[in-house]
Amino acid sequence: EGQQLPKTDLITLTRHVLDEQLRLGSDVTGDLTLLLTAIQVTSKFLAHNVRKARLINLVGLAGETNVQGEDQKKLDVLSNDIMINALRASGKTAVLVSEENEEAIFIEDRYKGRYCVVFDPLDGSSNIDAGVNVGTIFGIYHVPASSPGVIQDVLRPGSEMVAAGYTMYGSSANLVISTGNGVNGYTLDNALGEFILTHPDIKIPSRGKIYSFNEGNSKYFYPPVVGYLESIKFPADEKKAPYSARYIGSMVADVHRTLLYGGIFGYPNDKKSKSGKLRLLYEAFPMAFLTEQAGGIATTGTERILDIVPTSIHQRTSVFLGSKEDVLDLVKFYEKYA
Ligand code: AHM
Ligand code: MG
Repeated sequence: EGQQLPKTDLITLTRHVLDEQLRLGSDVTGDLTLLLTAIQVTSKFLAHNVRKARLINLVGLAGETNVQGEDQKKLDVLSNDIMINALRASGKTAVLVSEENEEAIFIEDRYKGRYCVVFDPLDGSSNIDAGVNVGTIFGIYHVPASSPGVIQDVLRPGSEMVAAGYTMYGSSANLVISTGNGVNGYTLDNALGEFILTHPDIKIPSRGKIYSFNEGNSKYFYPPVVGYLESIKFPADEKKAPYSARYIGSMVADVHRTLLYGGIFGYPNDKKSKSGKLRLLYEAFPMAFLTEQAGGIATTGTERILDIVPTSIHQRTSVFLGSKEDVLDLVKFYEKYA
C-alpha cells in the first residue's frame, strides 16, 4: 500500500456542465455555464460566511424586513446583494426574482443576457443562530427569442426551467443541480475553491422510511394529510414498521436528505395557511424539478407542481415531494377525500 497520489482528473462543476451542454448541443455558447459560475461564487461566499457568522457577530437583525414582513438577518441581506451583483455582472441574465425583493429586477441593457434566475438567497435563515444547515435555492429560465426580457418570462411553469438546484451550507457546502439531464451533487473543496463532482446521477429510492412534515401544524391540517400521516405512523399491516420522523425546518436540508435517503417531505396548505407556506417560483419549482429528475414525484396533492402556471412572483403553494411510492400513497388520500 503506497501513499495515495492526488487525483489528476478532477471533475469540477464547470467542466461537467460544459461537457454535458456540448454533448447535448444545447448551449454551445457556454452561456449557461458562465451563469452558473456566478451562482458558484455566491455559494462560495456564503459557505465561508455562514461559518464565520457567529464568530464575527454578523448574526442579528439588520433592522430591515423582507417582502413577507419577516425580520431579515444580516446574512440574508448580504447574500441577496452578492447574488444579484454576481448574476448581473455575468452578463447572462435579463430578469431576476429574489425572495428578498418585492419586485422583479430587470437587468439594464449593458449587462443584459438571455436567462432569468429565480432564487431564495438564504433559505431557512431563521435557523442560522442555532448552527443548523441553510441553503441557496435557484431556478433558471431561458428567455424566448421573441422576448426583450419581461415579467412573463418568469411566470412560466417549472417544467420550462432549463436548470434548477440548491447549495446547502453544512459541515461542507454541497451544490446539487440538474440541467434537465439527471441530478448531480458537488462538494466544495475548500482548498481548491472548486465544486467537485461527488454525487453523480442522484436517484431517489422508489420508497423510503422517513416522513418530514411540521406536525406541529396538525391542528390545521386537512383530512387527506391527517389520514396519510396516521397511515404511516400506525400501519394497517401489523408486520410493517411505522415511518421515522425527520424535520429540520430548513427546506434544503430536508429535501437533500429526501433525495439521498428517500421518503416524503411535505409542507401542505392548511386551515391557517390557505395557500401553504413555501414559495412556488424559487422554492417549490426548483425542488420539484430536482425531485422529478431524480426519479421522484412532486405534487400539491392534486396537481403536478411543475405544471402550475404562476400568476405572481411570490405566490405560495402546497408541496409534497419524494419517493414515487410514498408520494403516490399520499395522493390516494387526496383522491379519497376529494
Ligand atoms: P424562509 O424562506 O423564511 O426561510 O422559510 C422557508 C422555510 C423552509 O426552509 C422550511 O421548509 C420551512 O420554512 C419551515 O417552516 P416551519 O418553520 O413553519 O416548519
Ligand atoms: Mg425561503
